Amino acid sequence: MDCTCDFILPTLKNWEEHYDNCKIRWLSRGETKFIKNNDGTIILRNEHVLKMKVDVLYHLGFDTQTHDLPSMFGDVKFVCMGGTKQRMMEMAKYMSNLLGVECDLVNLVKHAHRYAMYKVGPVLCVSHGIGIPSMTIALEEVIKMLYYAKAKDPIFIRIGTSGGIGLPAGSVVVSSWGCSGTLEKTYEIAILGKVKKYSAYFDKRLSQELFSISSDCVDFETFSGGTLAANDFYRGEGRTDGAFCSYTETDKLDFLRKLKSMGVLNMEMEATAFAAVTRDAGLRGADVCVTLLDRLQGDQVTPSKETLTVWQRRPLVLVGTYICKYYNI
Ligand code: R2B
Ligand code: URA
Repeated sequence: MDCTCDFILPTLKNWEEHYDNCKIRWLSRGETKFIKNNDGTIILRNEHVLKMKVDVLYHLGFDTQTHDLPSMFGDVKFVCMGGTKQRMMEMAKYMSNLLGVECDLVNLVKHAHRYAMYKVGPVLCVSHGIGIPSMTIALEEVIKMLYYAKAKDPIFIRIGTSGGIGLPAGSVVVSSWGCSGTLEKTYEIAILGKVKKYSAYFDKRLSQELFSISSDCVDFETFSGGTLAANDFYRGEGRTDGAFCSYTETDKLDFLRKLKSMGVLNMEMEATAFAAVTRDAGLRGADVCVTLLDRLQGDQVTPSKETLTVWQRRPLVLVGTYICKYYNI
């Protein structure tokens, strides 16, 4: 069987040989049908949608009748997603400088009043809001959009913020896997009244490639490990500073130490779903987050606005450097 990997970086010693969506790996997982067309375009895994004459991507404000999605997005190779509109505009500005591609910084989905989307040549920067439901709506609509656009084997990278567990604040974490609030490495979603679980491992080769870029990023430390995706910022992340708290400081620290012993390095609110949805769509996905505090030291996010601004650029720098390697810049 032929390898179908569209390699971003050449293989280094001890790296995973293939991406998860390589034909060799995909079929070895017990899947019967391969997920990409020969030219790398996406195969949508929903027969219902395939039968629809017109598809309305409601939260993006696009539809397949009014918008020429192939000419708008057919050249997209990298999709960078993050919580805030502001950070995604920053990413677009940053990529525009790095790639030397002009970008008028127009929010392409402004009329839908939900998210922000900026396009800089082959890089799409999309905000997804806070938490799994908001993120998966944006992600699923972007996946369908790129399916209609016939984009070729795009890579999805979340660039976010998080709370670290025993790491110096301001460190960057490249996630190997996501873990749920019940400490399973799965994304759990209730479908038709039943809870379904999907594997939340990120593409190993992609995370290794991204982590390797950290040697170019000397201004901050980068780690690779697990990420807890909580369904709530306060009690869901074991904080004692929310409007409610029924446990002690000791209970909290026991929980954080348990996470640490499992290999969890940071906590945010999307990793499991981001891993599972990209993986099941046959797309490569990664999560690169800066830590805004060390949760073993406290719960409140106290650094100054200036410091937070500097720190929040760190995942952008790592991912931007990675993208430039693909284009030999
Ligand atoms: C990190 O930061 C947000 C909460 O403040 C959430 O979207 C996340 O994952
Ligand atoms: N985002 C989170 O979800 N948790 C933190 O502690 C910081 C940012």
